[in-house]
Amino acid sequence: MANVFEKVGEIKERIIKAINDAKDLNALKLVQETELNKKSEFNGLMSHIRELLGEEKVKFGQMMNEARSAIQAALAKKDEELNNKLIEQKLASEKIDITLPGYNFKVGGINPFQLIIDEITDIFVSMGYEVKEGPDVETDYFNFERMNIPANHPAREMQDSFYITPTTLLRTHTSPAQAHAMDEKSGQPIKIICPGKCFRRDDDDVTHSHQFGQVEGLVVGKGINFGNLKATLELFLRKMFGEKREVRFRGSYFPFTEPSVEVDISCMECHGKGCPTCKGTGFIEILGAGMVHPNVLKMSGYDPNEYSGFAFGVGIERVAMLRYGVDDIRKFYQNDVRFIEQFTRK
Ligand code: FA5
Repeated sequence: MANVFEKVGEIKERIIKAINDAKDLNALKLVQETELNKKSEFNGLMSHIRELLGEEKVKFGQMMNEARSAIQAALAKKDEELNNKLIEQKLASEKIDITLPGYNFKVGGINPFQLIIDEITDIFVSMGYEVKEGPDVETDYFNFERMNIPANHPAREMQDSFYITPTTLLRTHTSPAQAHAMDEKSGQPIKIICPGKCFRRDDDDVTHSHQFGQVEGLVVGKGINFGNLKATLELFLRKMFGEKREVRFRGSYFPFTEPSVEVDISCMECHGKGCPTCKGTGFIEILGAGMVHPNVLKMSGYDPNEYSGFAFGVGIERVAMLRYGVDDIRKFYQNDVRFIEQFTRK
């Protein structure tokens, strides 16, 4: 029987040697698969236990257990060693040479749309205006009713929009910000601008887009008159475009202002001569304005006998077009880096 005991020792040594000799994890796996499978010589040794009696049986069992533990320990040790080796090799091969010159990432510019908002904001903040923002999705009530445009009013036709529900829509102008501001200030004087996006079912062309920006302005107080409106807008336009551009005030109509005006500025392409960009008129309209309608004041809790105000809505892209000489509004939305990177903050 001594042979069976010797055999356990021999096989154990052989397997441990094979484990220690394994050059990589694949070789180690192969040793495990061939030497330790159910039908392997080592596992077959257990069948000899039947031939042994009493103490020898116990001794053989212990020897097998010890051999198995020794093999498992050798396996675990080698596995760790080979894994560490693999990590070291990876680290060595993936070393980064930090002395190499870096890549140059192309940095775009700030969209001229934002540059103009910032410029307009700076001008009005310097005149003591507060900046407010309103929601892009408005209720019919704020977008139209509070702007003195009741249901079925013909002015609704000019501002057809994208409806979210029958009573909520993407706002067609920033004017509802006026009503929000008057509600918030409840009876106190107001001097705000509100920049933001507007949406209309307009046919896109060189000066019209279905999405565009406006900056709304509202001043409410005692004794505010049309002269204040004109002086403010002239000052703004002179700061924005310089002294040379011609500014034109035209009588107009908005249901929420009375009297109302539209303000045009001489075309950046033809300087007033007439060209396709200005549709032959020599001027491009950039804003609507007027004295706040008494109904709007009343609906917002301001007594029109005591308070008056003026309001205006400037088209942001139109200002950007005139300011930078851009001939087509659609360029602002095409995300062409070559276009955007031409503009920098002054
Ligand atoms: C209005 O939207 C009024 N809420 C403006 C206003 C405010 C009047 C306060 C009185 C008091 P209008 O529809 O004219 O008005 O638009 C104002 C400006 O927004 C236009 O002068 C133009 O610069 C710009 N605009 C209007 N529609 C478009 C469009 N489809 N694409 C680009 N810009 C537009």
